[in-house]
Amino acid sequence: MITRKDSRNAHERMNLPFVGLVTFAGQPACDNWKQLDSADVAILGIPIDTAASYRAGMRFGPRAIREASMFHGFSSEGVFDFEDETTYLSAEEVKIVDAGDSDVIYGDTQRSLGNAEQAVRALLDAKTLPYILGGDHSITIATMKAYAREKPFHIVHIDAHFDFIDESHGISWGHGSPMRRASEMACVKGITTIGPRNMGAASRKNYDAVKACCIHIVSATKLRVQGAIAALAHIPDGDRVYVSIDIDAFDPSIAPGTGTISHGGLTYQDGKGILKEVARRFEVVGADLVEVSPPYDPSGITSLLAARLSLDFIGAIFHERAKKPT
Ligand SMILES: [Mn+2]
Repeated sequence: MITRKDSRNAHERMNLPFVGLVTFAGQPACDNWKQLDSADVAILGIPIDTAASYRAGMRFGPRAIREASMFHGFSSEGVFDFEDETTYLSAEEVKIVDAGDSDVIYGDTQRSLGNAEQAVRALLDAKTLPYILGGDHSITIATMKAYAREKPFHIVHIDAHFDFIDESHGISWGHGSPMRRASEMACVKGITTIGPRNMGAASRKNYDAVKACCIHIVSATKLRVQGAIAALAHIPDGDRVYVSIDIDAFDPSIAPGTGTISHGGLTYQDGKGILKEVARRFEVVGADLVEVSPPYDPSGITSLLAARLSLDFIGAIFHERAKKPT
């Protein structure tokens, strides 16, 4: 395992965000998935974007989010948040490892998704929490297949769209289908979709299917009125939850770098509020953050948002775990 902080170059390095090898938040890298045993959480990139229906470029997402996360890199003491007078992400509370990327075969999305499924399965076998960076939203289909043998869980799906397309022209594994495929799996107890809005979030037919499937819907408007606590109140305390975050859930003013933008989206505070509430009340079994497209993100703000939300979420999950008796 490589540790960026050990070096023969100088006794004490300053390691500013623009210096050194890029890993997620400057944390150790380990792409041998059989040697992840001591990691609490493994960051895995799945750089597939050939299941996107409109603008692509999400294959560059994992690398851009890693690069942006270097700005939020931290030392073993963790990061202090004065607002709740709490230190998050200390070495004592969480050991993060950057597990690299699953392999992609150009011209063959299905085999690339198969590689992704195997990579996620390897992280689960290593008893580490998978935190996955996409890639377009089809990668969640591969991830859910990897979770098929896990104990049942609920999905909290944060997205501008319902992603409930059954199939289109024979394609049942596109980036508009992950929640439809997830709803068919025995390990998925229920789905809560937070943030859908506007014309085109789903066709009438797909919306009827969403309702027939009892998906719990919290539209962007409803979230604004009710807040994060009410949005998640229907899920019992302590339930196992997988979180799938599509960056297009957020407003295009803070997340322009994505494929299928939709105006009137979530703020950063909305997202942070949902993720903190999830960490506080549930047992998080995994997460993905998808659809960041760096070619459409010239200032890098979308990747910075993705990195910020990821570290907020990982920090909150392990701070809550540290509070609970083992
Ligand atoms: Mn989506």
